[in-house]
Amino acid sequence: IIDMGLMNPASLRARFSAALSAMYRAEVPAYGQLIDLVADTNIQAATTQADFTARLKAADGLSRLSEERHGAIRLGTAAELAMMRRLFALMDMHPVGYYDLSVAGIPVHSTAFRPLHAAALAQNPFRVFTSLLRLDFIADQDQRQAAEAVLAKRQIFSPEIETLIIQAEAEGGVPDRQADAFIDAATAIFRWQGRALVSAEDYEAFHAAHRLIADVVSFPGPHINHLTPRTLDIDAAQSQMQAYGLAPKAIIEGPPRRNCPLLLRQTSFKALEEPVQFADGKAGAHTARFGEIEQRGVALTPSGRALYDQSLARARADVTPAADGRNADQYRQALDAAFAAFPDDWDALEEQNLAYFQRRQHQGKTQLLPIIYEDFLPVSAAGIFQSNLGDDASMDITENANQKAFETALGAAVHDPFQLYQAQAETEPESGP
Ligand code: OOG
Ligand code: NI
Repeated sequence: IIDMGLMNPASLRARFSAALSAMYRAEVPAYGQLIDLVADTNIQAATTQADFTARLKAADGLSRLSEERHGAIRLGTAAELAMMRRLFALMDMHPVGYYDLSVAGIPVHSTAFRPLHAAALAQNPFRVFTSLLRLDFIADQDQRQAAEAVLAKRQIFSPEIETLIIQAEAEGGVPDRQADAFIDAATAIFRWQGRALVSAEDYEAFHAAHRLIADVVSFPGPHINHLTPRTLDIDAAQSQMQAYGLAPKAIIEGPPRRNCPLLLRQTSFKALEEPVQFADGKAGAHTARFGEIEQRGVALTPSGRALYDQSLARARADVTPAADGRNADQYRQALDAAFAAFPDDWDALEEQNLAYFQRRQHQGKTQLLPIIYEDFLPVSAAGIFQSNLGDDASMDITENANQKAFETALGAAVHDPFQLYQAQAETEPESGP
C-alpha cells in the first residue's frame, strides 16, 4: 500500500473526541469531576460487576472505556444537518437510527453519528446524538418566520472548515498536513459563544414557545450541550455524584439494574447557567449545558426490544416518575416488577432470541459474549431533554414521526441499527485472551 499521506479516520475521530472533551472540561468544570468519578467506579466494577466485566474483557471491550463518550448537538436547518453529515463522515461516523422526540412533546427528530462496525468502534467509539429542530411545530406564523430568518442567515461552519471538508472529500480523506487545522476548526464549531443573534425580547418569546427553540435559534453555533462518559456501574456512579456535590436527576433512565445489563441506563445533572450578551446589548443568562453518565449493556433483537418497550411502558403507566424525585422509590419498584418477566440470564436471553451475542470457544465450552448496545433510547432521551429543560417543557404537539423528511434534510438514509448488530453477531469476536 502506498502511503497517500492521509489521516486514518479513526485517529482523527479519537483526536476530535479528545479535543471536544478538553474544551468542554474548560467550559463546564463539573464535567471534569464526572470523568474522574467514572474512572474510579470503573475500577471498582471489576468486583461489583464481575461477570459482565469479564465477558467485556474477553470481547476486547474494556480498553476503549477510558476514552469512551458521546456528545449531543442540536441543529436548525437541513443545510446544517447535511454539512454535519459530511464533516462526521471524514471521521468514519455515519448516521444510525431515527429518533422521533415528538412523542414526548419535544420539537426535534434525531439520529446518532457513530462508527458502524466492531473494528472501528474498538478503535474509538465516539458518537454524537444529533437533533434537528422542527420549526413546523411553532404554531405562531410570525414567530416561525422569524426563527427561519435567523437560521437562514447564520453560518455555523467557518469558511475554513468548509474548505477543509471539500478538499478532504476530493482527496479521499483528511491529509496528514491538515490534521491539526481540521481538528481545531471542527472543534470550534461546537464551542459555547456567549453572544446571541437575537434580542432579549425575541429570546424570551422563543423560550416561551419551547426552551429548545431558544437554545437552537438564538445562538451563532451548535454548542455541545453535553458529553457523556461511560460507566460500568451507574448506581455506584450516581451515589458518588451526590458525594461530589453534583445533583443527579431523581431517577436513572432506561431498564432497571440487572445481573445481565440491558441496552442503556443514563442519568444527568442539571444544566449550568451561562451569561449571554443579546443582540440588543442586554445581558442575560441561558441554561442548556449539563452533564450525563451512562452504562451500556447488551443490544436487544427486535423481539427483545419489543419486550423492553412493553415492560418500560407498563412501569411508567404504573408510576410516572416526578422530576422532583418524590416517587423515585415507587418508580424503581414498578420498574423491577415490570421487568420481572424479562430473563436475566445470558443463556436464556440467547435461547429466547432476545439479545445479540458473539460466541467463542473457551475451555471446551461456548462462551456468550454480549454485543454492546451502541445507540440511544427515545424515552430515555426525552427524559434527559426534559430534565435539563425543566419539567414544564412539553409542547402540545401530536406525535408525528417523519423519517423521510429527516433523511431528505440529511441527504442520506440512516443505517438500521438492528442490521448492524445482526451482522456483528454473525462474525467472530475481535480478539480475546
Ligand atoms: C440530546 C438528548 C439525548 C441521550 O443520551 O439520550 C441524549 C439533547 O439533549 O440534545 O443525548
Ligand atoms: Ni446524552
